[in-house]
Amino acid sequence: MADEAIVVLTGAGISKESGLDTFRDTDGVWGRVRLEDVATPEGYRRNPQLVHAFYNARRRQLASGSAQPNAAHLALARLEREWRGEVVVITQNIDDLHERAGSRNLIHMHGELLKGRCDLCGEISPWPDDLDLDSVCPGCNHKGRVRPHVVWFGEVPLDMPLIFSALDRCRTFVAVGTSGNVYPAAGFVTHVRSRGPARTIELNLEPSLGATLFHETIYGPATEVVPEFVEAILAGRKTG
Ligand code: BJW
Repeated sequence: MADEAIVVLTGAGISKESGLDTFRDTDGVWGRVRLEDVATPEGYRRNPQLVHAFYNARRRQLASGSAQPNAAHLALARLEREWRGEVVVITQNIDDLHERAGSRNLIHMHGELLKGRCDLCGEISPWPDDLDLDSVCPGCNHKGRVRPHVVWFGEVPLDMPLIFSALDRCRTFVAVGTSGNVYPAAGFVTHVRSRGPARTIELNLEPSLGATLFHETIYGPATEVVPEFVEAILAGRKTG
């Protein structure tokens, strides 16, 4: 069964057609706010209110239900249900659209927007509402120590041993909607190729920074190319 394993790495591009912004496209998040201010531990120490406001706005958008899983999320959930082997989705996204689409074997390597984490006791708890400096940790009852459960620059992404174990046993590695700017995710394709037999495929709107590292590349909106790719894989057809 291990021979059949498929690992899918997803990035912000898969949620774009659900109405969530990417980071580095011209209309992306980093065109509006400085990543040093809102996505680093130093930025959080300097101005936690600003960081809370940034994530509260994104959390409200997600909790409002205005962003729904799209055809690409649904296709990956179908792949997990119908493929004869294991399918692991590793997402860099902090939204919950993969799980709402039905993906179960899912790793959120950059955390989850709808959770908070206490930097005192480490408790991770569901957090559908705003966070602020008055928020109280349900684990240790301290006030003002709960931060968004997300991975900022300079922090170690979550579940790395699980991720490398999945990369090491996969026979197909697919990257969807990620620009290849951010490590360690941008290095997964090289890691997989260094192990030997796996096929590597990029599905994106346009060539990513690492496009030449993949065996196959397919370009177009995720809601079109991902369902077509999944259909072809399940039917045993060539994808490229
Ligand atoms: C579509 C589409 C449509 C549009 N259909 N496609 C120097 C060299 C190498 C590395 C480093 C370095 N200096 C520092 C580092 C490490 C650093 C890093 O990578 N920096 C680079 C900027 C150089 N990385 C880290 O610090 C990470 N930690 C780390 O390395 O720890 C060390 C360690 C690792 C492993 C083991 C042990 C130790 C942490 C990185 C944390 C990233 N955090 C963020 C914020 C998370 C919370 C939040 O959401 O606010 O994660 S930053 C942001 O970027 C977010 C994303 O997950 C991440 C990746 O972005 P993504 O998903 O690729 O989005 P975009 O916008 O870049 O691309 C979207 C793509 O979609 C585009 O290509 C579009 O074309 C496409 N698209 N519409 C299909 N409809």
